[in-house]
Amino acid sequence: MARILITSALPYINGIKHLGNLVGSQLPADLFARYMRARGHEVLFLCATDEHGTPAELAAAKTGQPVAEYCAELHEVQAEIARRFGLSFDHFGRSSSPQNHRLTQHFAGKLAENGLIREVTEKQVYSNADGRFLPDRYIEGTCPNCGYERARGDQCENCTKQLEPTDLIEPRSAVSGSTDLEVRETKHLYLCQSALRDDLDQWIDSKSDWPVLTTSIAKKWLHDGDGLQDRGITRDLDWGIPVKKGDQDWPGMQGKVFYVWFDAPIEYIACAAEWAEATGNDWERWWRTDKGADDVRYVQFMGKDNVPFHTLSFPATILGSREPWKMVDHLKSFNYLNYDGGQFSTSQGRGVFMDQALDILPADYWRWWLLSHAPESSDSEFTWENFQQSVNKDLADVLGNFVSRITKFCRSKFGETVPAGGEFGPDETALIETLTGRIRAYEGHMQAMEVRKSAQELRAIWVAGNEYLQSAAPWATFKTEPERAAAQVRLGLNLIRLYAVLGAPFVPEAAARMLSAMNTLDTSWPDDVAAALTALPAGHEFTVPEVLFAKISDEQREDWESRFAGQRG
Ligand code: B3M
Ligand code: ZN
Repeated sequence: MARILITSALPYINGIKHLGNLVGSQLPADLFARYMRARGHEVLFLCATDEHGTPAELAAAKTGQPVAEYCAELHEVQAEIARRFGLSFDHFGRSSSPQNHRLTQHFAGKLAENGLIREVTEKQVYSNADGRFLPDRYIEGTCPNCGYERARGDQCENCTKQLEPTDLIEPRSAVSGSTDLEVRETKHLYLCQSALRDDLDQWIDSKSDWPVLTTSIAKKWLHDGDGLQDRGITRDLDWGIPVKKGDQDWPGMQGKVFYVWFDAPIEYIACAAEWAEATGNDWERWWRTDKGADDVRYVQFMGKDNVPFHTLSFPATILGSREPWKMVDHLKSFNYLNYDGGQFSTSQGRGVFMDQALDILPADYWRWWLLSHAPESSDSEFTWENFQQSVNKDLADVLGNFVSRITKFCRSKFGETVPAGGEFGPDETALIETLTGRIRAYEGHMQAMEVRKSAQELRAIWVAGNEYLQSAAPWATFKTEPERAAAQVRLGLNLIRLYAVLGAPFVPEAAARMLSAMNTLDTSWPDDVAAALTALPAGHEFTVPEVLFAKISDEQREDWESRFAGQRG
């Protein structure tokens, strides 16, 4: 039994996530966590809301709520949706937790002690009316390039030109609209990442089994361009973790907070501390290599845009602390999922969002489609037609139909009891052999986090059962050899239990219903497939379950297609 620490990239607090966000981190992380638990490993699966930064402040301002209240509310909303999607976090924390405040300040203190922080004096726009420094995106004005009147201080949304706030014509505060702005000097902290370049290089080289997508992104940032410049880790915002050296004040840094990308990954650790406090567990044995974490395997899941922060910035924080923290062993990153010929977009409300998805269909439908189409080797695309096809074929025709056929046939000929009599013959032996090969392959893909390949293999395992049933045809056999039909049906019912165990990481709700219909708590993994197919003995009672998966009709598909064609209201 191994100990496996799993984290998913932390969803940003400013609204409900879309399906593209989900499939790029939380959902595949959940798949892996469920699988590893099913194999008997000790798993700690953590996620949290990422709550600081300008986008949180802006989103709160839009609703008119104080930002702390907004975050508390949105955290609950996201937690509830995650629960409904079956995301099996051991803890869903908050980057604004007291634990993260302490730990972030601790890391900053250590980095300073080790000479890895320098103070830089910069010029920044100050708003007299608002009584504060304004981050670049809090300044609006006319774009010098295209004349767009609502360009932001970091970029013009209209022509996409990158801007400095001082480039704007007639700049004004996005907070109050005031034009009473001036440029003042202010001090910020920079993390000396350049001094850690060799440490990072060596560390990345030690990860020979990382996927190419991951290492190539990391190496690119490390070696060419300006990826590894020192990085500003403080901001002039009200909402965030106050800049301190451990628990000491930091002279000259009053009123400033840490940059969101500095504190967010530290929440991976703080989240374990939150979990430990809530449950009476020990978090250091997961995170401190001097306290037992050196035999933990740590896997992170994220979208490709987050890779530099996880291969360079966060490791720089950890390495620079010169303390024995557990570092990531394997990093699984994803490309993008596109939506119907374009991109999913939170700011434009384009695509299907997690809450909307659940309003239409239960989680398993989405889990199956998303995971079996995970954007691994390249971007992938959601279309309603493809979704309808996969659901109808894979879930309704293959899995659902198998369960319904065998249970109903048994009920009509033998009653709702696993029938006795007959023995397994060559057909059954052949099936067991096929299944054994496929299950071993499935285990290999799941272990390697090859999400699509795992889904394909699982589907093939379902198909093998259907093909067996089709050729064994107990409904025909029953007329001439009822004993043989009994053995076939017994095998079929046992396959349902087997399919539930194997499929639970993908479709946990359906798996639970299958197990409950089979009236069993036996979720043991089929190390020995022949033995696993005798788990439900003759005489064991079961019930015929309700339809597992309903087909999606053309009408429904068209309705959803047009409902989601525009923007989220
Ligand atoms: N919240 C970005 C995102 O939601 C960011 C991830 C943080 S992981 C520490 O894509
Ligand atoms: Zn412009």
